[in-house]
Amino acid sequence: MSRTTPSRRPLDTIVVGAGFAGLYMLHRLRGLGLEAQVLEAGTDIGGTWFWNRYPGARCDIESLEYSYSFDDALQQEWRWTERYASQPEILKYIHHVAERYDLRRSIRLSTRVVSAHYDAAANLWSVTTEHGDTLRARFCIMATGCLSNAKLPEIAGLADFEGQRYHTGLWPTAPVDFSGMRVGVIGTGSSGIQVIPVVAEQARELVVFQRTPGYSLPSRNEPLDPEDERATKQRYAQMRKQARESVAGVAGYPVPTQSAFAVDPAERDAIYETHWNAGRTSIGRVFDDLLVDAKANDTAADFVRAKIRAQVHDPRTAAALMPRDPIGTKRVCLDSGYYQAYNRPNVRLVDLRATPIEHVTPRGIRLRDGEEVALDALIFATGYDAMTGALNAIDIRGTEGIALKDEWAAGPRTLLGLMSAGFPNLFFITGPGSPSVLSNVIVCIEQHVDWIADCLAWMRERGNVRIEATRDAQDAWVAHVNEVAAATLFPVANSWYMGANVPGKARVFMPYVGGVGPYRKKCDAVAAAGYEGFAMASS
Ligand code: N01
Repeated sequence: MSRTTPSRRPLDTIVVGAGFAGLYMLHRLRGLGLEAQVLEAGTDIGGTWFWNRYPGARCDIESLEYSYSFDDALQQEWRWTERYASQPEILKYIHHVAERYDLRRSIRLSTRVVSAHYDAAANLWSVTTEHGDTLRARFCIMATGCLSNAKLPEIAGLADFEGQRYHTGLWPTAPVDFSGMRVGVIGTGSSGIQVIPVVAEQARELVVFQRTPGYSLPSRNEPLDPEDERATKQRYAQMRKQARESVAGVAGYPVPTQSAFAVDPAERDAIYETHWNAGRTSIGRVFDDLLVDAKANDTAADFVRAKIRAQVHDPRTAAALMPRDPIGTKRVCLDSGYYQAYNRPNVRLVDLRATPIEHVTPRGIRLRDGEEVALDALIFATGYDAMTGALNAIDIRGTEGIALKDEWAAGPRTLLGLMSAGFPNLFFITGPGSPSVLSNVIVCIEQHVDWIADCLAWMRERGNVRIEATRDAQDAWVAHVNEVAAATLFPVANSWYMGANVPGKARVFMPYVGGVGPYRKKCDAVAAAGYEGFAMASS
């Protein structure tokens, strides 16, 4: 293929990304008889589970739920070994799916997309890769992930560090051995909480640099009991339905029906204790006012804070680990020995609120109090430019050359998280304005992929070749997304949901907090009404 001229014949669809979303999208498109090309930046498929191969990486949704549901034979035949699957096992599952449905032949690896421009006259998207070649297609589907644009911290002197450095979200494919090393970890979100206990066992010394303590509950991960697995698989259809209709995309989570103050304190704590022992994050959803009333939230937060304190021997370290945000307004973590790691003699916590980092030096980190912490390796568990980062990293231009980045400068604007006005025939899978990161994301991925595939089939049947979100419908959806978020405690925390971790990023609550089930109903109603709010054209 020419490096500078567009490929010969336009494709039906281009899908950007070969993670869970891109793979299932490809499968559905094939089923419709549409020609699809998937472009993937990584050297292999897997998306998040390809890049996040740091020691300790594991899913915090149970494996029997964090998996595809679209094919009963697949879900019956695949055997998970643990309650919470590790990254290698999830990647193995993804590889199995790709082989089973013969997906690889439509995927081009090591191909980062740098731009996607809409040509209105031809009604085609021109997608250019890092290698300089351009492909054209009628539809462009972004399966780029919500947490795929890894972010380094803004700390002076970072480039001067002469030791080894790693970002949890860009982990090398070759195993890394920290034995005998002095290692620093910056960041204590889901990734930091997982990597810390594992590196603590290898490293000579481990220093954790914490800016904001979070809430973490014990995962109680264990080998999957074959009897439980068999029983679950027998009621898979019912369980998947429950997950699709639930708030968070997980079956069996309690649907809260009462206030935290409807029961007396002893009973309330007994309820929290049951959830603490369950090895799930359900504690934040036990009562219906936990995410809307600060006082109610405190009852759960205080319970977990006391549990954290009880696990950490050194009172000063325990005090520094006390989270202050309302519980649930940042993602609650599940860990395997996180707090116990601080009881090891080779692990030390630096509370950056008390002693900030002055700058990074060639040999370590200098703190504001003058101490230089000597380090052989630095691990950045500093998260992502979430939800919009991966999209904004691509030069996306819609009608009349408008840039998506500019349209979204004050926060992302979408209709249902699926499309954005001014960008015809461009779909987002789990885009901002949909529940995505607030849920078991596989449930949301399948819902979006099915909605998009059904929409393309509907258009084809009617001879439509162009679909675009209308501004009015989009404005109404954005207003609704903001309104439901504003009625909760979510905007209180400086979270990546709010864009607060990226300097200069608009402070807008990006995911839709209205729940997976209610959201699905809205999407289905829009489709049933002939894609209400979307403009269609046949030429
Ligand atoms: O990233 P994060 P993550 N100086 O943004 C700190 C999913 N996930 O990769 O809170 C010092 O949560 C930052 O501090 P602060 C899951 O959805 C799932 O851990 O900004 N510290 C924070 O502590 C999750 O929510 C799984 O003050 C700095 C940390 O870095 C999402 O991915 C596993 C700093 C970043 O935490 C992201 O998780 C892993 C600085 N300059 C991830 N900049 C599972 O399924 C940032 N930090 C289990």
